[in-house]
Amino acid sequence: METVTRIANLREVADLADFANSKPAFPEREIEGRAQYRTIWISDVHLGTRGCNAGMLIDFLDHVDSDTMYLVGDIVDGWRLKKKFYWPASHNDVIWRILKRAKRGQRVIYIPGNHDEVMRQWCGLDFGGVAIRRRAIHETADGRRLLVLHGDEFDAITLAHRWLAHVGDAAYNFMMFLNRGVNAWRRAFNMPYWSLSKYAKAKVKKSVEFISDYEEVIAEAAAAEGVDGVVCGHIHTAEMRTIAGVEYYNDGDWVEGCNALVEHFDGRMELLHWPEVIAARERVAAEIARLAA
Ligand SMILES: [Mn+2]
Repeated sequence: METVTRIANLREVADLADFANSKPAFPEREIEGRAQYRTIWISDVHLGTRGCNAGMLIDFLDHVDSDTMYLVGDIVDGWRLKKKFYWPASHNDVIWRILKRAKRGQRVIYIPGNHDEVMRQWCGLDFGGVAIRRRAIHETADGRRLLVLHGDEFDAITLAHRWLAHVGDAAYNFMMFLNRGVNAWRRAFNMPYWSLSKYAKAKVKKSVEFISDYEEVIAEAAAAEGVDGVVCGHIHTAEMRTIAGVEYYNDGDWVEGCNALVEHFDGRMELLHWPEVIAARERVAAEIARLAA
């Protein structure tokens, strides 16, 4: 696995401008053996911040394929980039892989969030095979209609964003700093990835309330639009449940949870927790090595 320490020079960022002739710094793997899904949703990647788990996301992108991929906002963190330019090669590689998908003919729909709201001015346009939209309606294989949006639209009503935006920003960044330390230590002792803020969120009563408020408000708004369900991100809390008859899906984040929401070819939905997938893969590899020895 890579170490995300190097700050890219401008040439590396400029490579994207010549995408067709550029190569990723971390070569693509396992193109043949990829898991196939009808649809993939990811959000809250926060490229341009130290918290972004680009290495884990690159691993994910190299192991899965889909007919359609939704990027549900906060893919690039424009707020943080403005304060401090941070762009390692791995972050470039994430974008390279997304553009490559579009080039291979997969549908890619990008719904900017609040951290990449600068992209919202392009909503309605298509760039390099990537459709930029304010929101979308996704129809599942079995005909359910799902509203797809980032979710910051509801910040004024709920206070869920306190976990991340404005007020919570410094505390959240500090927690992400601790999270990296804890996981580097766990990794050194061969222990699986563990999410500190997931643990903290579950322990702090107020945050549990914010999160459930947010989920209910969004589900209610979706019900008012007459759709069967809603897919969002924003609060970095992966979830999949039915709220008053409306399917609520949150695809989580790639800062610490490292989750993706996927639709199978029969319309069945599933939340993937990528650290668990990696841990399972490593267990199998260790077992094969043990049997071979
Ligand atoms: Mn957001």
